[in-house]
Amino acid sequence: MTFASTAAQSPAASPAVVLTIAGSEATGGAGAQADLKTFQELGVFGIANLTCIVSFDPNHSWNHRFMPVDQQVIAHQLEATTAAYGPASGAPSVLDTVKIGMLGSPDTIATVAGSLAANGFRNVVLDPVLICKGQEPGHALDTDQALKAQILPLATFVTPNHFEAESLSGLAITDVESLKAAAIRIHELSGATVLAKGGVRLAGPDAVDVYYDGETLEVLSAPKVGEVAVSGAGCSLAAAVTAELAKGATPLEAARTAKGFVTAGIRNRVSSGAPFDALWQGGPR
Ligand code: PXL
Repeated sequence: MTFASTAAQSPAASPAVVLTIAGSEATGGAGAQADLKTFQELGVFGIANLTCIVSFDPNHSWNHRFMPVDQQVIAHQLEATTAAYGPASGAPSVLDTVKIGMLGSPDTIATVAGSLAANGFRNVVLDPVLICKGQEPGHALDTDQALKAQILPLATFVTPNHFEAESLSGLAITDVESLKAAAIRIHELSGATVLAKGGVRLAGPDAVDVYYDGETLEVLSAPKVGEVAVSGAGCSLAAAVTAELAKGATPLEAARTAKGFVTAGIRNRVSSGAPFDALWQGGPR
């Protein structure tokens, strides 16, 4: 049997197509799985190219066990995806919006940076996953430096959490004012639109994020749902921004929609035998 495309699939009916270049997190809370679920909920056609497989270790404090995908296999995934949906593919919806999640090693960063540079995507949303629990500090430091040097300059939108915003900006973040200063600094360094997440890390009744695009500075705020971070919140936020940008939202609209989506997903979180809950992307339904 063949599956040829048909004239019945008019370009107008084609969903926006988005790609996440991310790791698998085996329990389904974070990583590529969270991205794909978010894409589906927000009505875009999601594609995942895997960079690594993370399996938490229930016998060692649920630390990350990290296995990179072979570089050639990462390159093959990117080749297949861009041939099918890239500008030269003839696809009704051209893939012009990409999310970058966990890359995990300097080699993977070089492979992905090469593909990003070659494809000239309109939107590159970077969730700058810096340190993975369970990785050697030396290894993680190399990865941080490579991410800052090779991927950050290619990003158009970046979504650092509290720790990542401190690392990228070089500033200590203790309150909303210092989160604003960090967002401005990261924009100056990268040129990207920044959504810096305070989350549960800043004191107070609200989960506060700061949006800055070089002109508009906006504080996005929602009442905290508990005081403990939920798995998949960061991935889902960046994925929601990606989906909205692909559908044509402005960066500020995309940030606002993403914040609402993640807040609803945290309210409807899923518990398990792991010591952390997972965001449920179906929550808003
Ligand atoms: O939430 C960050 C993250 C991203 N990607 C993968 C992960 C995690 C955290 O566990 O495992 C694959």
